[in-house]
Amino acid sequence: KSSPKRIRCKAAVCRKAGEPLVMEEIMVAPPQAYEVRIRIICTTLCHSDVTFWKLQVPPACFPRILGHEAIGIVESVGENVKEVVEGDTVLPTFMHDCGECVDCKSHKSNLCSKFPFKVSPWMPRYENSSRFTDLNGQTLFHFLNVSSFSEYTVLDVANVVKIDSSVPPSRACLLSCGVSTGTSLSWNLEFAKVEQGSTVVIFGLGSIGLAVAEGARLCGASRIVGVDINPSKFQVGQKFGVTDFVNSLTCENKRVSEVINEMTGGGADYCFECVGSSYLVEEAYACCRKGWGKTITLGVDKPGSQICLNSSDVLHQGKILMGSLFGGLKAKTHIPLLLKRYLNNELELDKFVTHEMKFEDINDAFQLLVEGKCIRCVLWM
Ligand code: CXF
Ligand code: ZN
Repeated sequence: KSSPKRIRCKAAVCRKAGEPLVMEEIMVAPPQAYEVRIRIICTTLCHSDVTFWKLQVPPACFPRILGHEAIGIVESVGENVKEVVEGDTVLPTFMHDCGECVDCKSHKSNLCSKFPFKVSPWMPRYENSSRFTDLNGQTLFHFLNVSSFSEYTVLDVANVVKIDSSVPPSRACLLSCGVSTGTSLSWNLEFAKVEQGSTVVIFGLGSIGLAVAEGARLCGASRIVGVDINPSKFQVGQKFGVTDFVNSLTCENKRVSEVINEMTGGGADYCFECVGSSYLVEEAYACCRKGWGKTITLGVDKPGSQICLNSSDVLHQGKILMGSLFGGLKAKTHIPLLLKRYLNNELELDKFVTHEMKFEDINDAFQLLVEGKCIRCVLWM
């Protein structure tokens, strides 16, 4: 078989922070050893795309191809790729799952140590190496090991999960990042096994928070409290099983944690921080129940931000505080299981998709997400 050639295709290039993406023709190099080139079927926008679109300081770098939540078909594979073949349907994931290191081999961790997670502009396995150039030969940077805002992209084999091709792509793609992150607790993960009858508090009802609600509902939580500053989020939350709402802006003179402690008679079984605010991590920890309460963080705060906890709370209350990336999921193990739950009509993915449009209209999709008007907008290539 002849070796794969460079491909010329369309991509939405982020040339400058915060400026509209530019639809351009670009060149995509063939996959190197252990890499896979895929044709994107559809992609969605996750809030991290917006964060890195706006970001002016490192790890920002431009021109860059953003996007990391998608679904695609393998177009060609590099040497030594055994896991997938041309024509396979795959979900890209920003977290690596090399399957070989101590961490990937352990069921207790999803933090690959062969490729430690970082927001790099390059391909993971080769130093300073990009597969994208514009038509002037200028290098275009990668994003979160995926770069799905392009008709074709190249991924390391550690960042693709082969899935059943019969799943509707506009639903399956949601499991590539956000919805998986949030619903992870509904999978039997040791770190967040929400039991039936639990009280769960969710700080931030964006897509991650709503996905936590969906996961909590699947686990049989009896009370799901949503905390947000936007009152319209309660209505949205109700569709996802949120039973109570606390507007943290209108707690009078009380801290949100006090309000929650009163509401729950001494604290929640589980608190999830889905905003990425260290202040809210403190609040969440202050209102998970003594003895067994667990606070789990899913959000990402600015690098270097500090968390300040009450020492007697930490030292004598038996509470757990746990951080996570990608909800603690092991991409290649857990994503197919979440998909199965969707196919069994348990996990409801449809309600996350509020908009669908053409890839060309990607800048409108950014606007919708920035204005908080959409949960997930699927872009068809
Ligand atoms: C995030 C998690 C950590 C840094 C950037 C991306 N995840 C996905 O959206
Ligand atoms: Zn994401």
